[in-house]
Amino acid sequence: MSSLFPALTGAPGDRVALRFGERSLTYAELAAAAGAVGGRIGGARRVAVWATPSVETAVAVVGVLLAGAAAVPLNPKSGEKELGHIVSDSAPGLVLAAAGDRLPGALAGLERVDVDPAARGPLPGTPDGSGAGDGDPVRAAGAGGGRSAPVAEAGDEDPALVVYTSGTTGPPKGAVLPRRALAHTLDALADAWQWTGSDVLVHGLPLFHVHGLVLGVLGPLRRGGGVRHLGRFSPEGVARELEDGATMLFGVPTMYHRLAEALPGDPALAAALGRARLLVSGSAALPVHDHERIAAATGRRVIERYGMTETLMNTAVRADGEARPGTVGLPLPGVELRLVEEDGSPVAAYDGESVGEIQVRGPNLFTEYLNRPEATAAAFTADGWFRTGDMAVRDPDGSVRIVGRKATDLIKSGGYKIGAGEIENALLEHPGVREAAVTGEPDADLGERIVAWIVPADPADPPGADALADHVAARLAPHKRPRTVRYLDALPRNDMGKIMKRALTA
Ligand code: MCA
Ligand code: AMP
Repeated sequence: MSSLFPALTGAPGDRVALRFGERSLTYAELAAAAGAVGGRIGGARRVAVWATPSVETAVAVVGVLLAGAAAVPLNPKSGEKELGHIVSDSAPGLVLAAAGDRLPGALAGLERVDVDPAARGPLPGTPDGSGAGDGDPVRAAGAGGGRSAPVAEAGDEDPALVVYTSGTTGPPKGAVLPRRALAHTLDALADAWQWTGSDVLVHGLPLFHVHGLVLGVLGPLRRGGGVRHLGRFSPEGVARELEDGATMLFGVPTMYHRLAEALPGDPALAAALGRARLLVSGSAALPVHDHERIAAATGRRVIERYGMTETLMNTAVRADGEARPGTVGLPLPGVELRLVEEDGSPVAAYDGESVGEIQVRGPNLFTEYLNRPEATAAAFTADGWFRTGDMAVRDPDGSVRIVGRKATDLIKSGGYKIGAGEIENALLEHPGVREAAVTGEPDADLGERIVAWIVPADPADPPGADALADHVAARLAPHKRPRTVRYLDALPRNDMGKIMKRALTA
């Protein structure tokens, strides 16, 4: 297996790899700290990572990958129900967290190992990497102390990450991403964007999803470049880092919307964005209005790329390509992409009008949904194409233009994919709720906002909107909470008893 991170030994050791606020690690320090984590993993095949936006998360994930195991990133804001599901489904051997982080009850049954970015341990697979580290790097004493660092024997098809992603119904599914998918997608993006070790990326994305973790942290590390994480997204932070030498910005459309809103009163922000080599948006459609406002104020066009948790990246506008608003660019090297009609027949026309579902095939794809063989089988056609559920047209130059989504029960809010069914189930567990339906409505900031339609158990005393939002935030995650609640006497249903969501939103 070729190394996922050749720069750990190849880049100048004193080059800064990671910076989170005041804390930074050079390549040499990252290699040592990640090597130390690897030495503590023992035989665990899967390792949960408490994925706060911190240097510890980056060290933990790199350490797990170096050791040949798979990381399961956990959203530290997940509620008990969601965490309980992920932990029982993925059955990790231990959980890695920053010292001092309080872990919730749902993780109580897991062995905990603290991550110390100052620790020193040998890199697996290096000449001095087959024995114990110089000292016990991660934890002073206790279970597992003195374990030798496992030699990384993982192959290209072995799992690197298990990332949980929502479907239309039921709890999130764990997408198993093999090591070759990570390597392929990051190298394809490097080709498209002329992304090198000289680049320094800035972003404020969460580290428990593909965008922030794979593209935003593992991407720079594979290139031997740098990443500066803002901890929390803000236009001020973006301006400061671009002013201070960062070359690329990654964000979801909500972040670009907030930049567009801030630009008129902030010439320094306009100058900083104008200086960037690349401004990249993804995870949801970037509205044309925001694209044009940013272009007008900065002279730079935001480029889009299109991906999914299950497929990593499928298309991108190239650095030397034309950033037309609304297009997500051409298929990346090695990715096969086609549009198909409802009956499976291909849409061949590059006419900017003929709509079909995007299907993809290639080394960027996941291998399976963990423990869900039926769901895995249903996601692919008989000849191995993955059904994305996204609807698109091809422009005459082959660029893909996404025009919609097959499932109305999937909502993209702030760049997070959220299943209506999951929220409905949580709402139904509230004693004040008799019936519940969830839809998405257009929102200038979030793209879509979650709307809950509620039939109260007691019409004289309906549960308040804040109480329902808190209920969902505490059980699932804050980004899954309804932003609007509407009360009804009954939900519109068809003859089969199925809720007619289109009648709700009409
Ligand atoms: C609010 N909060 C609450 C509650 N209400 N906490 C508990 N209970 C409540 N009732 C907290 C939130 O946790 C949050 O805390 C803060 O209050 C504000 O909440 P919210 O309004 O939800 O946040 P926001 O400011 O609107 O967030 C906008 C955002 C965010 C920063 C753009 O949506 C975001 O980070 N999106 C990125 C999603 C992403 O990475 N998607 C990639 C997946 P605090 O502020 O402390 O957090 S897609 C993917 O990976 C594919 C492959 C792809 O193509 O990229
Ligand atoms: P997730 O399941 O969170 O990984 O989200 C994947 C989905 O995000 C895709 O199926 C698309 O619907 C959407 N998406 C990602 N990038 C873009 C983009 N640039 N434009 C439009 N939609 C996008």
